[in-house]
Amino acid sequence: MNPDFNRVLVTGGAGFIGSHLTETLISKGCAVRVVDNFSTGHLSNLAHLKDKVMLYEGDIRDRELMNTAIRGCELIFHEAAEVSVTRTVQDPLESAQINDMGTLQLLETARHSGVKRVIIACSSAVYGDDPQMPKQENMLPRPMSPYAVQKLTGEYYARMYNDLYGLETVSLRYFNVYGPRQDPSSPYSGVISIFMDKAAKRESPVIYGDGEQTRDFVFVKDVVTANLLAASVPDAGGKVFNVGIGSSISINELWRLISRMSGNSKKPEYGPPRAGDIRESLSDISKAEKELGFTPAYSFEKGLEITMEWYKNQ
Ligand code: UD2
Repeated sequence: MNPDFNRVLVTGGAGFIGSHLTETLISKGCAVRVVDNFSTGHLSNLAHLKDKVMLYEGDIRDRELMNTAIRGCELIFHEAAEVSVTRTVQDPLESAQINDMGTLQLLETARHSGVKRVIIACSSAVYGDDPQMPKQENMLPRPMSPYAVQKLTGEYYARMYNDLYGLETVSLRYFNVYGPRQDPSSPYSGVISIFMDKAAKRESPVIYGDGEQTRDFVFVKDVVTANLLAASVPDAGGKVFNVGIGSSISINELWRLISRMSGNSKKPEYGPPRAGDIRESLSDISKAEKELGFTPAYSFEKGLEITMEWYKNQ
């Protein structure tokens, strides 16, 4: 971590990924501010840090709030978003206000406030159903949902701010992130959080389709590492990086692992395939490895074990 960056803003800092980022930044001695409107984040995610973080409760579209929160910051991690693909499908306009206008306004405020660099949370959703595997950053995007269009738009704005205004920006395309604090409570929550919850309750999960669809699951602590590298590597400005582990497993295999680890031998139920589900997802992380020095530190088994421990204690 570059020691120059000592005052940092994390938008969505009370959320799943944002709270892990906040925790690590504080442990590295940064003065951390968080903006969160608690739409999906929870104060409890920051409870152990409450005396160490400056919290601004509100929406990223609130100009005054963002001016105050950004003033004096050198670095911003932008994790706040409407993160449910389904909600963006139901309400493309409102979600565009959050994901596009919210991001644009953040960039604009950052540019006028002397911020050095902004790291944007993007998504593997931008690749859509392109059958080419693994996904490489130079592939033509094929966004298939308002969410994917919005994430791509945010990335394009970020790149434009880098090139046109000299505000350094880096976009990280997250694959399927999992780990402690991921909220399993909605049917659209990440599959690992849902399966962990089912395992702990001794219930059967529902697998949509035949379960042979695959995902590249990346542990949240590795996502934090990628963010810190994106913040500190000198030449990263204006670039886009995949953040995954570069290998994938099927949803059937995922339940087999979780069921073995938890001792819940319940067989899964199978339901109809989920509309819009992509079949395969796999990242090529060689660009992040080469240019950021990123190496995932958590094998899938290790990450799952840590995650299971956390769910057991909930
Ligand atoms: C991920 C991202 C999403 C978006 C999308 C782009 C997460 C949590 N979501 O969606 O934000 O970027 O990628 O492609 O990372 N499944 C079951 N049973 C369940 C829940 C899920 O079988 O109870 C299946 C689901 O049908 C899918 C797979 O598990 O095939 C992964 O589902 P997910 O919702 O965790 O993530 P995904 O890849 O659809």
